[in-house]
Amino acid sequence: MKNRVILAMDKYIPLEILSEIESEVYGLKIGLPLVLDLGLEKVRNLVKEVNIEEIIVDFKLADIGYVMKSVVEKMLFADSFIAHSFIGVKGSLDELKSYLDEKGKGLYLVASMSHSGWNNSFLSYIKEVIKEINPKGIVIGATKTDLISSFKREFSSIKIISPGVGVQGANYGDAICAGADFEIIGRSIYTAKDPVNQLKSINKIIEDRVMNCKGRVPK
Ligand code: O7E
Repeated sequence: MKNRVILAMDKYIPLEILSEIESEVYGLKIGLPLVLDLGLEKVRNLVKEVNIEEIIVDFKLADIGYVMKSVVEKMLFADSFIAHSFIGVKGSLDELKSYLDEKGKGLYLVASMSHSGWNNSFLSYIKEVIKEINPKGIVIGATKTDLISSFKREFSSIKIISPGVGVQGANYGDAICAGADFEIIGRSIYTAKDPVNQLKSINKIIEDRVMNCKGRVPK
């Protein structure tokens, strides 16, 4: 089975561990806390040393186009970037998307977050924005599996990445069974005593879960 985990790196993980993990994950999501702790230069150097399919920078951008481009242009070592969708299209996401297209980089938009206080009453507006921008992928909390399934049906060609697994309460593999492409997992891996074996065990659980849900995974 292909790797289904995106490791959320909100905290420093030494290169020795990352090197052992690289064949076990699909992607690495670089969080703002990590960049503030290490500094941009060290993050850039660390990323250079690892061989992971997709490096995603997660600053959850939510600004005018000019400012978001100014952030992204300093981090072009990454493959893709995450922005909020509620900020709208004109003068904001349209400019960011064109810039990232020009640079051959991907854009993910947040559709629905994993925490209980997220307000889904803006969902129809968020869907309009997603339709207009046509991003590489969207983010939907693994705590909302019904929403994952309905987005998968409506936006079948857009990749879904799903956080909230492990520490935040969603079970390993549930988001994938609901139609997500990847699960984003942070603390359950990097706070473990043995992160490498922990990740291997999580991969096994996901694999078993996916085998059992296969018939139900939306096309
Ligand atoms: O709870 P953890 O430690 O497994 O980490 C979860 C990661 O997913 C963390 O980096 C957090 O910023 C991110 N996340 C959520 O937890 N909830 C969301 O709704 C959205 C994200 C996220 O990654 O958004 C962009 C992809």
